[in-house]
Amino acid sequence: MTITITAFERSPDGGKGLARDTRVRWALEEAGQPYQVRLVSFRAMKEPAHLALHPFGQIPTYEEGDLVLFETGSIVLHIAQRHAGLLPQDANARARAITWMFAAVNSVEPPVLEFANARLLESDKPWAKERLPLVADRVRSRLKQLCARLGDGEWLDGAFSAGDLMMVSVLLRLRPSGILDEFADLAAYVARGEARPAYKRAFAAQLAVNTA
Ligand code: GTB
Repeated sequence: MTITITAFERSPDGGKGLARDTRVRWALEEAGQPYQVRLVSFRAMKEPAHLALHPFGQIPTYEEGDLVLFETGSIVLHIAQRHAGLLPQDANARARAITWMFAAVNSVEPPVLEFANARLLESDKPWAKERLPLVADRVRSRLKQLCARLGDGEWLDGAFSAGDLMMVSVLLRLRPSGILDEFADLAAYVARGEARPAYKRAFAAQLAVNTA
């Protein structure tokens, strides 16, 4: 069955791979699944046809036959559960990999987003100078904990999994700030993710859209 995802017609990052369709493309590449992309403008995202797919008028969405999904955590989990390559066979290891997916979106992504918003959307506010260091320190304390758990391991729990795919995707959002480089083991972990051929294909595909 054909898989169709949605992505920005023009991503605000100009193709740095930070929009969330990249993680879905990456999961599909890891799983060896071909997919089509429907590009949507900011205006089209808020119109009824797209709102029927995504209640919050965002990208990405995922369509496969009658199935329509939104939320990248759910989309990546769906791909990982149906195709080999993203979740271990062993039941406990599988549950732990899924736990890392939730950790990425529930425990790491919120402070990362708060920080990205403080830097990019709120920098003109009168309170921005005072708030930014507080928000940056919240990111640092999460990264310190994550770094302690990762140690010098290659991936978070044994072999590469959907948990790593989600975590690397979340951490990549920090790259422009330089904060990731304060944690050498985490920076190396993210670089290992980016070095995966499936990530490179996903990155190139979204870049092609944004440089066309
Ligand atoms: N929780 C949802 C998920 O994981 O799927 C969040 C989806 C989401 O935030 N989508 C964003 C969107 O559609 C695009 S990815 N925004 C438009 C809107 O809400 O109207 C977020 C994003 C956007 C831009 C950059 N960038 O330019 O660097 C990075 C990330």
